[in-house]
Order: sequence, then C-alpha cells, then structure tokens
Amino acid sequence: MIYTLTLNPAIDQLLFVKRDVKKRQANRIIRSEWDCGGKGLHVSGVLSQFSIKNEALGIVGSQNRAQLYGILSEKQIAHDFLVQQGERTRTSFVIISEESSGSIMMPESGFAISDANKIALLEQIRQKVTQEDMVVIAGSPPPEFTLADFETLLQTVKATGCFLACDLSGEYLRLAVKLGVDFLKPNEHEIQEILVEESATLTENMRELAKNIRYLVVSLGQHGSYCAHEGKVYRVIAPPVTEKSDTGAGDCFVGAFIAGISEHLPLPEILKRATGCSASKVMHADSSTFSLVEAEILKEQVTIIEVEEM
Ligand code: TA6
Repeated sequence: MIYTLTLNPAIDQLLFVKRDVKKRQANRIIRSEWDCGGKGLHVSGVLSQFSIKNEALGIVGSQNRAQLYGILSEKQIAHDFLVQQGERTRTSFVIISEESSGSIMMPESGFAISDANKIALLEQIRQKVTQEDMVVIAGSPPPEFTLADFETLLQTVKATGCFLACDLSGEYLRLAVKLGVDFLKPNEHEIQEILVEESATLTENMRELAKNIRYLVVSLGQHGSYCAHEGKVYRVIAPPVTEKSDTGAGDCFVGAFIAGISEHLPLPEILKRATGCSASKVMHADSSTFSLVEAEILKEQVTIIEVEEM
C-alpha cells in the first residue's frame, strides 16, 4: 500500500481572469472552480489514475469536510483523514489568466493541529504502515507544527521500515536530509537549503547528498530535472509544451515517480514517465488534471543524459 500524508490539505479555488492581474483596476473573475489542493492529495490522485492502490492520510477541518470529500470522490482518492472539529480546511487561491501562461498561487496558512490529533496521527501510522509499504509526506506543515513534531513524525514513519518519500522545503527539508529518507524532490530554489558544499556545482552536491537519499530529484520547472541515484546523476530534459498552469506539476511528477518505483520500473523509464505526466499537467488549467494518453506521447520526447563530472 502507498500512503500519502498531507499535514495541511487544501481546497484550491481556481480563479480564472481574462488578463494578468494588475493593481488599481478591477480584475474581474470570469469563472471559478474548485479542485483538491495540498501536495500529498495530488500524489494520491496520480497514483489512482495509474490504478495503484493508495490511501490519503492527514488532518482535515470538520467545517468544509463534505466539500473536500466530494472533490476527492470525483478524483477517486481513497482517504482515512483525522478530523479536527470546529476548523476549516484552508483554501488555496490560484489565479489563472487567459492571456498568459503560468498561475499565481496564494495558499492560506491552515489551522494548527491539536495535540490529540498529533498523537492520533502517530498511532494511525504505527497501526497501518508496514515494511512493505511506501509513505509520501508532501506539502507544508500547518502553523505550530514544530520541527520537533516533524522529527517525531519522520522517526515514527522510519521505524516502520517502509520506503519514505518527502516533498518539503526549508527547515523540514533540512531535517529530512539529516535523518535520511528514500526520495526527496526539492526544486532549484529549495535545494539551496541543503547544499553540502556551496562552492561545488549542483550535480557535485547532488552526488554527495544522494549517499544518504536513494532517489534525489531536483526539479527545474519547464527545463526538466536532475536525478541522482546509486552514484550516478542524470539530466532530464522535458519536452516543450504550451503552459496553462504550472500549479501541481511538481506533485504530478512525484506521483508518477512513486508509481514507477512501486512498479519496479527501470529508472530511465520512471524519469520519462514522471516528466511526461508533469508536462501534460502543465497543459491543463486546474491543479490536478493530466492525461495518461498525452503523457505517453510526451514521454517519448524526454531526453536523459548521464552527467559526468570534470
Ligand atoms: O503544488 C500545488 C499545491 O498542492 C496546490 O494545489 C496548493 O494547494 C498548494 O500546493 C499547497 O502547497 P503547500 O506547500 O502550502 O502545502
């Protein structure tokens, strides 16, 4: 089983505008849609599209639980959330302009998890997760979820002996590196937090970090990614696509990558599939839609080159 853990889920409110948002004028919303948000939920959505059994875990607020569950059932995402009474799962506003590509994402911070739910989450992990499972922890933790809380969480997951994948940033990313995990996917900015040797190149740094992280991917947006695994570093060049919204593209990559590992595919195939899926996602306006058919075609346009150090 693959469990995704989203400590701070969201409901994305997609706000479509005609032109790019500008100050001192009415930026009229021409339509608005809802989508699930929070990185672990998107990973779950991708796994479900690949028909890979998974369950989304995390903590949701009671107030808008029905709305979130409705979106999840449309996307066939199975879940076993803990519910915090009297709270509301945060909204993440995503502005998409018809005039230009890209999106503007503005997530609310979410509610603080109660001590009782922190304990219940650890208990749920101890009861559910076994050595054969994979756990994907993705997205920003909510307010007041301290680094010490996060360390307890990571140690609890690690104690099960499962495959642990993380998509984190800042001090949580640094902690994941320190404790050692099986998969990490910082982007080109987030990786700056964990460089071992600042004067060395990115790929030299990745080689060093990958001694402790089985699969280390650094995503470069439309330019593709680097991946370090078993002493080798690969440069992955993504196919050019017409971008509608980049929101959720990284999560789509992670979901497809984890799907590939769980199916024991060779690494070049995993990288091609994940890159094809995220390129397809970018062509769609919402936060989670991608097409398996488009991804199959785009996958064939992905180039992978092994990087040799000078
Ligand atoms: O990566 C896209 C996304 O999952 C959005 O759907 C949005 O809700 C946001 O990221 C949440 O990111 P955060 O880092 O705050 O967990």
